[in-house]
Amino acid sequence: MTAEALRQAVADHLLYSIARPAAVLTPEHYYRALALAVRDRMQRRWMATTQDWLDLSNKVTCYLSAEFLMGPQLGNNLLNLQIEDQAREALAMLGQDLDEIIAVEPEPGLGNGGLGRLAACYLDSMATLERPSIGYGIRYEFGIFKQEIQEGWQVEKTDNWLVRGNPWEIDKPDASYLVNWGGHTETYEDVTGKFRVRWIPQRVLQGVSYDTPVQGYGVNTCNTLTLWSARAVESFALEAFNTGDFYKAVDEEVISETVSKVLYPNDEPEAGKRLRLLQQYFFVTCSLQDILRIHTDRANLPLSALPQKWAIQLNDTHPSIAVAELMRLLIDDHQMSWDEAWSITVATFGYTNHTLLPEALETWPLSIFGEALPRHLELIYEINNRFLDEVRARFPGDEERISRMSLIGEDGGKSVRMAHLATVGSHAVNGVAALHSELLKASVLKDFYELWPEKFGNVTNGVTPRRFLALSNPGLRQLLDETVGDGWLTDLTRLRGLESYADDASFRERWREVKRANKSRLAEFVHSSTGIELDPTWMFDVQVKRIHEYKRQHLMVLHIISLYNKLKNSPGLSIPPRAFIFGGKAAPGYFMAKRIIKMINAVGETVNSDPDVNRCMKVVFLPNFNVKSAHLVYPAANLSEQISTAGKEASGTGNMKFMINGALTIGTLDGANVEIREEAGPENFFLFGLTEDQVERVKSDGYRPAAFVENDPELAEVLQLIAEGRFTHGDTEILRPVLDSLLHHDPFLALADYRAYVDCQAKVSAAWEDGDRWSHMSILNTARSGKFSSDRAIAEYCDDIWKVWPMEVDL
Ligand code: 26Q
Repeated sequence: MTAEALRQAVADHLLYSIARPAAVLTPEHYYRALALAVRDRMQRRWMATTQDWLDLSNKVTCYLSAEFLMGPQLGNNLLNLQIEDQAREALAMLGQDLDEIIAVEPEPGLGNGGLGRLAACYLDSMATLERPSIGYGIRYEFGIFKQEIQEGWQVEKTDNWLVRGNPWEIDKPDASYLVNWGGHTETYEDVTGKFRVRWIPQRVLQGVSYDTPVQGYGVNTCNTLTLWSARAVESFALEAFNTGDFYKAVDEEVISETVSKVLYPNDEPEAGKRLRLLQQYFFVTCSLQDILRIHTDRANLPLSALPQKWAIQLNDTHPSIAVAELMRLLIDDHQMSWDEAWSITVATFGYTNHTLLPEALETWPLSIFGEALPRHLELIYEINNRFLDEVRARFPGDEERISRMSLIGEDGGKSVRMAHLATVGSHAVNGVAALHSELLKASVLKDFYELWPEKFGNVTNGVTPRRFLALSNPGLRQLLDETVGDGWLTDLTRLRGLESYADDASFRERWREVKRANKSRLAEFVHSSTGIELDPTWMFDVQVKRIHEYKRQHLMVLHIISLYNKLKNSPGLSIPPRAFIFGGKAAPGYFMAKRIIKMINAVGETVNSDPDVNRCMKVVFLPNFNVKSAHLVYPAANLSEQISTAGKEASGTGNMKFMINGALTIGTLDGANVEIREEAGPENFFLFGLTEDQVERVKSDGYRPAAFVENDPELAEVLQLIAEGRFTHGDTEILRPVLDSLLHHDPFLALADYRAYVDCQAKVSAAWEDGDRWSHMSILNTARSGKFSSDRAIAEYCDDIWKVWPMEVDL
């Protein structure tokens, strides 16, 4: 682990793995050589960890997730191995700069947003807390699209992240499983005379595993992320080959491999996409077969012991077919009785819900489902029959309740309700923030809560302080280490020790200096990617997240336009200067979200080029917001925009990343904002807007957006400017859909919160003008962010749901 040993290892990899003469070496070659050298250094810990849990003397968590948004690995692995200084020195000896080499790494974008990044933060915490665990997911060949902005519009480009190879993964072609698909079922009599069911698939493909090490911080524990990649089954291809049908064999291979080809870029379910169902079933069956193989072949344990040895967590409903698949494996393949199989299944699974939006609850049309997974549909019918009998026994004669709770929905065409399947098939169900978990029990899962109150709980999300503070904010890391020691890296509540420094003027000065340097760093990046110049002394007011109407990026735009309008109307006026920074992707098929991006860019273009206003405001849309650019964004923010309609954002995790980096929040009482405000203290949080129950009341009373316009001349002017084409070179059509929606059919009540938001922003500006007051609040935000560490969240999952305990790994 010395610098000299690392230098030697890098030099060796340049020679043996990269195989390029010194004269042609590029930073990318150095990146790959260093990555391989670092992976070598994790290998002993990785094998020791795997060896230690493989006998299952300790219980293991399996985190099933269709997305793992891991972000670049090199910097994080150096951090967690605690060899950053050695690596820097080693590269310097080779005439290279570590930061430049780190910047070369492409990021694996195997997720859409919050849910995928949460899975990655949780892997980091599970390893750091020394909990035996495996992440199971899909090795998409193409991750989330790369976003370019052309004439203000989003343009999607494919993300070919694997073209240059991935030094972090190890493929395990010997660890593969068969995946059946389509066809029909048959009954037969087994040797003991029992009736059994056999699934005769129409197609078979194969999943092969690619393993990536997940190194804990400062510990020997190095867990595994297993991602499945789809292949054609060799024997099938060979058969076609031998019969001379070469092209059919190739064809088959191509079709099979499409299964793990590309991540669906929607963060809401897209109705009835057969390939998406196949992706879900594909990774779930491979993962469960892997678990059963380890359990029975490696650890030699009876299947009845499954729940004592494994906790399987469903990251939303995307892997919820696992409930039916485990039943199938236990009953059809292992001849278990229904009752035993069911009690094992329920005791093994936990389900985390990430949304309340009814349109975002996953359902599958029966026609597609039955054709693809005929055996699973039979099992789901049987699960449903037994479940509904239980409901009938508890609530006799309540047929409406029966149809509300059924696993089969009858609204429109018949469909399988995956959230119901996940809830019935799990012993623990949780939401991702306190408010969200309460609303879950009061709305979408109300009937289930009434039946099984003890199943329901809350685990408020968290983010890893290693990546989102230590790695991405080295300036603050240094200051924190000097002030409270470095214990905060594994116990974020230690930041409480900062509180007393909030009153110390010289400390506040250092605090501001760190933030200013981070803002310069972001300004440089903004300049290189958009050509826009930002002044790092201005307030950086930031909203980065997927583009959605419920998140209300357009509400922030309305505020920008209101300031623009004021400045235009009173030329002498001056306001505290602000840079408004946006980032985020829109689902390619989400019409309104794409218009909102266009609106941001149109307003930006007008504002940024107008000398009347650009002396105190600028608007930036940062293209292709991802984990890598997040490293630059969160540490540079002064103001965090968390302005979703109350009751719609399950938790949010960006809100936490801003807070730990010392941004103040302007936000509604939604998701984890509620808890952020509680922790920070209401005086250190800018609250505005309707509460969740007020939102519901306004809606049931009949929301009339026009009323808000009639009562607010300033709002009317803002909307008028958009309507007359002020930001679109006179074109009145481009932004009309956004206006129409705000004015006539906005389920997210943006105009109802407009006045409160704009007034609250005036308070933000006043607070900003008092630099000492702002710094004081900023320090307290960081100091009180301890709750939002993913270590706290994972400790809760382990203690309350999984019953998975630390296992120290000896080398
Ligand atoms: C499902 C079926 C078909 C196609 C796509 C999907 C799909 C994919 C991704 C549905 C949802 C997602 C992602 C959802 C998500 O990111 N939700 C966010 O999860 C965060 C972590 O809990 C929360 O903080 C956010 O509030 C929530 O919006």
